[in-house]
Amino acid sequence: MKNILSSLVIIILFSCNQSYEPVKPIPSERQKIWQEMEYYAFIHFNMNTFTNMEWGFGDESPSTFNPTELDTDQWARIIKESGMKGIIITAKHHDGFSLWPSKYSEHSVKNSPWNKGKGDLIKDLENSCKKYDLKLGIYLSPWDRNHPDYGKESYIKYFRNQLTELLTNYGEIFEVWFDGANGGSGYYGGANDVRKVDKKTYYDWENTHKLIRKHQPNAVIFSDAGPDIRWVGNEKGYASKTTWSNIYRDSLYGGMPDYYKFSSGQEFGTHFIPTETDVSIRPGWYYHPEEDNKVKSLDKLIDIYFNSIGLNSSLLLNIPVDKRGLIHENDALRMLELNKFLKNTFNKNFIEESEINFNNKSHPINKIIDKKINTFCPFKLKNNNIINITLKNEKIVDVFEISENINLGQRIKEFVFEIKVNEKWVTVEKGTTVGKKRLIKFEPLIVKDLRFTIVDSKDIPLISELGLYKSSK
Ligand code: FUL
Repeated sequence: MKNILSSLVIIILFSCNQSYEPVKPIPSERQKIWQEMEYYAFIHFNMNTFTNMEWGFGDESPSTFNPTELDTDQWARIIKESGMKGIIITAKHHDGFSLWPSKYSEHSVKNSPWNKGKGDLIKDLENSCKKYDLKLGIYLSPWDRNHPDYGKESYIKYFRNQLTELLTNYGEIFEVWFDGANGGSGYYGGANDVRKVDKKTYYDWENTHKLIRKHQPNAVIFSDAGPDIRWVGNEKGYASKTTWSNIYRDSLYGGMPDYYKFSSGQEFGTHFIPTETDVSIRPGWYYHPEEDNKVKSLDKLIDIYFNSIGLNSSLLLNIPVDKRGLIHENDALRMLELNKFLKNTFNKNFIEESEINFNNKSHPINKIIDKKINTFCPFKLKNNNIINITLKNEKIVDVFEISENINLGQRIKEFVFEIKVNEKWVTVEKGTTVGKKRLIKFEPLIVKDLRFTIVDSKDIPLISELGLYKSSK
């Protein structure tokens, strides 16, 4: 008996661990680490906070920047308590004002009344992130409406000098964020003119990327064109229902006007560049007192969560820090409410109390709920694979979760998710891609039997996680 049991264990282990050829493209090590973060904060706080604008012209006086109660520990504490994993700060926005005392510019905190010109906000934030175990990322606007040389080659040198300061003085940076908005009217050192740049060639991005790889080899680089993460194509918080992380990178460039056409990615794209969904918790990216009562509702944020992280993307939720230099009470409340909802919802996975089989072969549950991407049990076929889930007892549920082992390439092209109601299979969702994570939200139902059919896949599908939950507020 003992022998039979141990052979069984060996057979199961063998069938779960056999090696599979990757379906290229696949993620790099830095992308894999970033994909595990899922949910992190954007902070828009800079000159615009004090001028009540979204895009400063570049002629603002540094004396305008004057937070009276600035406390980056407060930001980090609330962000940590909200379940986020990092913070990306607008170190310099389009108006050109730098939140650190850059030695290459006078247009910075060093000429502001804040801390009598001795402050370094990026340093403060680095320390707060360390204190609260959060990762730090930087947004550095390629467009600079203050700098006299914007549009000339010499500006690129300035841009890289500033970038180098940020990459070398503030510890480990997890993400470098490059905005696609660039070129147009501005102050430009007093010229007050319009400067258009050739977005494809002006910035010589390849060499800037090399600089980042040199100083921060683990940082992922975000832009409309990657190379590591790309824009989701809107600022509303919604990824595309079909989301391939694969894309033909050569067809992209930062600031391209028809970018939205590429939101879904491409099944046969040559590069692995997952999307990031950026959205603000308020209508504006920056703080405006008149928006204090326009913080997004909990229901809206939940919907955004399911339509970003639940659609093979990540969620970069922006918090506009106020003029005091604090996260406003209304925003903090909502962020914490969302976290409470997420914790209560995802804390109990009913898959634990079920029997699973893949194409009628029983499958060990622990490998499918261990939150480890590399433990998966695969099928043998490319198409028409069925995962049957039978709960030991009926449960009320309304969320289904499924993940592919994207480390070996994104594969699933078409699926159907069904629940048995009164002895009949009812389709809950017919969909396309799965990728890192797909969350399916439906009306609460009493269920015992569920099935997920992978109708079509680029190659044998490798399922690494399954989840079944009841959402709770
Ligand atoms: C946009 C910018 O123009 C907005 O001001 C904001 O920073 C947003 C995140 O990206 O392209």
